[in-house]
Amino acid sequence: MDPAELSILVCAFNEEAAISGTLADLAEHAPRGCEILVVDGGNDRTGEIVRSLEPTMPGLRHVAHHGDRGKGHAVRTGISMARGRYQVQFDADGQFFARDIAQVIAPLAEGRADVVLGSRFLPASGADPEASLSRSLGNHVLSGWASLLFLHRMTDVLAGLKAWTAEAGRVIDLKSDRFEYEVEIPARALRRGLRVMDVPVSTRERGHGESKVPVVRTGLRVLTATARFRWEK
Ligand SMILES: Nc1nc2c(ncn2[C@@H]2O[C@H](COP(=O)(O)OP(=O)(O)OP(=O)(O)O)[C@@H](O)[C@H]2O)c(=O)[nH]1
Ligand SMILES: [Mg+2]
Repeated sequence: MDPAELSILVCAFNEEAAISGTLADLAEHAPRGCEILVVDGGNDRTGEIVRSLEPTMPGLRHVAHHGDRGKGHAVRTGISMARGRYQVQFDADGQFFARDIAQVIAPLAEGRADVVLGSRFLPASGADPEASLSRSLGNHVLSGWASLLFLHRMTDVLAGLKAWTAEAGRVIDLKSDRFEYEVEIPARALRRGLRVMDVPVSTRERGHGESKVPVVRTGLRVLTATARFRWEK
């Protein structure tokens, strides 16, 4: 794949402790010359750090996301600005590995899928032995629920590493502002006849910064949103 065809969307909310490590990982392992948009909705030094790295990383662009309403909103902004034919969403918090990007874009570039979900729970995934049980359990419940409603096996709907074609992004036409967008992507894709695939990715616990997720409240919101996506017109 020509790196010019790839856009990486990195949503960040007060990730000053993690962002330089994440960008160093991308500089080393993402295809050289691809577009990297950091959609920054916070108010700490994340923006300053990204802007200071822009001259050394061709393709890197800081997007000051004024009026940020949540990660889904930031992803939508990223999609609307991305130039690439293939788009990857990669968390800013350093929990995913840039070397796995090749795996999530391969099925798109080979025309085998329209949406690819990185999964931390396939046999070949690099599981994190320290991952908290309550979080993985919540993830299994939400992924199982989505798989049941859409009659399509998805093992990790909440992973912060996903990819889709620009065309799929247009067809999916995201509406969610918050974490519901994670399920909205495969849900709307499946409802519209697109091909959704899981591929194994590795993960590690957050080393820096703080989680933005109130676990129970977010879980319940995603659960009800999944049903809404199943039966919406
Ligand atoms: N722009 C923007 N980015 C966000 C927002 N909430 C979360 N993010 C980013 O989205 C990514 C995922 O958020 P996390 O808080 O790490 O959520 P998580 O990975 O599900 O939870 P942890 O396992 O606790 O890290 C990170 O890069 C965050 O900085 C938001 O409201 N706006
Ligand atoms: Mg995280």
